[in-house]
Amino acid sequence: MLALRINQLSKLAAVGSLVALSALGLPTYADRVAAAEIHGGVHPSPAVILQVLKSFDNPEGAVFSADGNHVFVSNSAEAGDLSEGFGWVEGAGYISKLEVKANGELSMVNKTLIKGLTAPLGMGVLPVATKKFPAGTIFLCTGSAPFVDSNGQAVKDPGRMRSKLLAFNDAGEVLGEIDTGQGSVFEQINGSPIVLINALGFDTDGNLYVTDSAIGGDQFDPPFEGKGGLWMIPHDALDALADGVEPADRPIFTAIPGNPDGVEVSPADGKIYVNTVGAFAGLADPANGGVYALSKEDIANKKVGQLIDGDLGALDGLDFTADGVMLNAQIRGDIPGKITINCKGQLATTLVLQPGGTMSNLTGPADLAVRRNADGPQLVVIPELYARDATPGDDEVTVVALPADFDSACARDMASLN
Ligand SMILES: [Ca+2]
Ligand SMILES: [Ca+2]
Ligand SMILES: [Ca+2]
Repeated sequence: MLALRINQLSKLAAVGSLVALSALGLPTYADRVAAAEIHGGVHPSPAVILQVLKSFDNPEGAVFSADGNHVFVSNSAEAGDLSEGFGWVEGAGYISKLEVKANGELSMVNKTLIKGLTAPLGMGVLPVATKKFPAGTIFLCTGSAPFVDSNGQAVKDPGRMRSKLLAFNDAGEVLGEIDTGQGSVFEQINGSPIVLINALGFDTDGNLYVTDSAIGGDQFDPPFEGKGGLWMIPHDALDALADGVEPADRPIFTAIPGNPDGVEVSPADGKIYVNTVGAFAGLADPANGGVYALSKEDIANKKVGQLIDGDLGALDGLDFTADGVMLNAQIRGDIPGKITINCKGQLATTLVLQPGGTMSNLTGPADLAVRRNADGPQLVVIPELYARDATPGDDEVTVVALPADFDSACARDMASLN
């Protein structure tokens, strides 16, 4: 174990060179082998599958309520057999509300808490109230391309691409929305609206970070250019943006290559972590499924930050445990769907599930959520996107429990170096 770890650490530099070579289109065979070895390990503390719920329609995102007692799941309603290519059905998406029982399992409270949405995806919980939005308000990414009409035809009118952040409370009451589509402040700043508004997170001051994967803009006539990256929306700009007025403190855009998807702020170091999903759509990603860590200074200077891991396939969901252990969901369809684990400062290992082991039965694991703010074991809710699935209503969300020693297993692993 000791030798393996040192070997892994010595290859940190190899990952950097691999990514640099990939960016030039020149990955070597030796680099590929090194990367495969690096990610061959498993996290020493397996997770237990508590429940597999089979009652969703392409579930993409999950989030726990502020008190940890409820889970909201976004059903993105991908078109399946209705359309030729990947696309969300306009207005067919919805949010489900579930309750967390004492044993960690979930029970459905309201399958269609909010209906009529296009492409509801990632969510986050506002930690600091504004005048308009109480703490605990849930913000949802919705309205993204690529989407199709109810006949499965790709929508060409760019005016119908109404990407936005939708704010609602635990009862499902919509409290407001922030337009990120055509004609919005975001387009004014960037020259292109947010095309695929994918996931969001908040820092402890209530600043909002949201990704644009910038996929799907070419379905429109004329097409949107699409600029992939991370937006930071200052806390004090949320109300103004929801009121449709220009905020004093404007959102800041940082370009990130490889189609950024998951985003979350680490409870350990306060940095903003963003992963990349480009390979899912067959697009070029210099990190080949990587994770960038951005400091607030990086964002203020529009710098992409540090690439801390790569060559992981196509990453979707990203979240942290209480101690800052990072989880990422690998969603590319031609390699196994799985959850990877990055202990602080280390490269990714695979989360072992019981039952199932490393070859888990996850079908397109997407924007997962960790319950880290409540009593009892840390729970992970894993929505499974089931892209291009033909049977709506029976797609899966998997609930797993992390053992009590999950976070400390990282420290034990590091201690073995000494
Ligand atoms: Ca579907
Ligand atoms: Ca996502
Ligand atoms: Ca299905």
